Amino acid sequence: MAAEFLNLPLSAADPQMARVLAAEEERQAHTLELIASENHVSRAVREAAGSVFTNKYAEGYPSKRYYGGCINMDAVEDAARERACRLFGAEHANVQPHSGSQANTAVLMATLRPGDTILSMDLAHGGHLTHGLKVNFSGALFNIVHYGVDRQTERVDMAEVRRLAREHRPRLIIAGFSAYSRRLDFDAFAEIAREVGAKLMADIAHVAGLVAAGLYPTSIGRADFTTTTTHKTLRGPRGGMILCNSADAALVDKWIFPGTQGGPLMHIVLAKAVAFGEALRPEFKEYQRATLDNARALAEALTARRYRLVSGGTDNHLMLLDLRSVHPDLTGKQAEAWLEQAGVIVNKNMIPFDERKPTLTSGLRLGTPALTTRGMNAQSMVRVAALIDEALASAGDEAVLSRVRGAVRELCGQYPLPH
Ligand code: DSN
Repeated sequence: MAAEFLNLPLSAADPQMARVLAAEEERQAHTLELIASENHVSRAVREAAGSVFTNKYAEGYPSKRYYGGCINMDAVEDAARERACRLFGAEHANVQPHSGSQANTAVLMATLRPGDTILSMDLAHGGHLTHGLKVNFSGALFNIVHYGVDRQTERVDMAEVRRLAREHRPRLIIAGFSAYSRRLDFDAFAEIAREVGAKLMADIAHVAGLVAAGLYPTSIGRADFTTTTTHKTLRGPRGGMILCNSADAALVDKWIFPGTQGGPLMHIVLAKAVAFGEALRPEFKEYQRATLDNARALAEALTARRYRLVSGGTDNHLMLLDLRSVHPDLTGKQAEAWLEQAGVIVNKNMIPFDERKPTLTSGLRLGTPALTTRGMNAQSMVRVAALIDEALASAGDEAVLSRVRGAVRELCGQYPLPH
């Protein structure tokens, strides 16, 4: 007879962990989530991610598995791939990457040999660890040349990208970011890559939902490889994906499995399929449009309160706030802590040409995908900007932060999470 504890609910099986889970549910319900890379998934996505699919090994690909019993795994992975292709207009999708970093790892391994040159955006200007940071495998294995943003416009300067590409002849160019509030010109990147004989990888992790909705330029048909996460604007489970042409499908698949991963997380593949199904619905486009409207409204409300935004504003779901404009002595680290005390969750972020260290920073990164999921609108963003301003001006005064905390709880109460 199976041990009885196997049938107990979490609250009875492990009260200690159940309490932490309940505390996290409570935290998410009653705080304003402004981290640009986070979101709140639907009940259906959560149900899929917490399902018995977690029990199954399915190394390989549909109908080419190394394990028996994969009939339902095949049905789900086929559906996830087909829905992803339909959503983005791609020829091939690999839905197995455990994360965006794993997706990038596979593309780098598929296109480069150690010592080859990559041209990518500097992390300090909005890039990503896997785009060549020295302490990441990408920076350790490959020769990295970075483009950044222009000091005046704080936007990517395609003439500078072209100049660097011609000078360094990279084998791979990466167009993508984790903290850049403007559009990227994937057509221009593709033209430069062709000119210097480089492959182009677009990392659309942040804007994938906007791309799927046709509200941000697409990299499909421009880049050789498009990588993304599935949990940011796309609002699926935590995970990654690679999109490419049929001609590169075998190469990509080989570098995910067996190249860099073993068994796929099939419960997450199931949840990805569900999320892609949601993204194919007409309401998803409305959600993405509202995310953009909210970002614009938040940017305007912060600007009206004298905060300077990097590049002057936003064309996507995120913005970088330069704290020096209003509070010259306040670091991003301190600001993040005060805001958290007030129930507003953000992350400190370097701003381009920041004089402070990455552990301190002079900026904050703010995004609207999560607040938009709970139904907040442009009017709410004006209120959110006022609450952020009040917390930043508090100088850490407990009474002020606690007053803001109360107002945040009240606002959250009006906009419940998916449950
Ligand atoms: N950590 C992610 C982000 O917050 O943007 C990037 O991988």
